[in-house]
Amino acid sequence: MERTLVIVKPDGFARGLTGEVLRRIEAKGYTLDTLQIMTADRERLAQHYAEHEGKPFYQPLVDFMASGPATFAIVTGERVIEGFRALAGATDPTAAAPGSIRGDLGRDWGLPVQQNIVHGSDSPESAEREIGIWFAGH
Ligand code: YYY
Ligand code: MG
Repeated sequence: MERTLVIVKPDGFARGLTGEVLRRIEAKGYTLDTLQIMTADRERLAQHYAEHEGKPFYQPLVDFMASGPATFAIVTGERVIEGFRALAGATDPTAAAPGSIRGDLGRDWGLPVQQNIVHGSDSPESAEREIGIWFAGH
């Protein structure tokens, strides 16, 4: 069974959107396997976002992701990686399609980083790598 790492980022958590995001995941028919609320540490964020190191939004992104609690979830289901990315919508919440999490619930706040409510792994390799970072032993 395919699995993915979903994060309700600190903006989504602070706005009380964890339940709404998990509701959409369950309503789509995917399974919540593991859930944890934690404030991410910078060391693991640097591993998680290694592909973006050096980009202008990298430091604001790490600062934002370390700024407060977030909900981390392992979600399972056939083609869940693609399916959750579709539920999430495009990276830029202003451009994300209405009907998606980012399109319905996100907007531009004029900040150096896009606060777009959720993270979802983008490939099976990313998913396994990211689950290994945040859920040792899973
Ligand atoms: O996978 P996804 O979250 O949709 O986007 P990525 O390209 O992996 O970027 C990770 C994260 O970085 C994104 O969710 C917001 C932020 N970001 C940004 O603030 N500005 C960009 N131009 C690109 C990404
Ligand atoms: Mg990504």
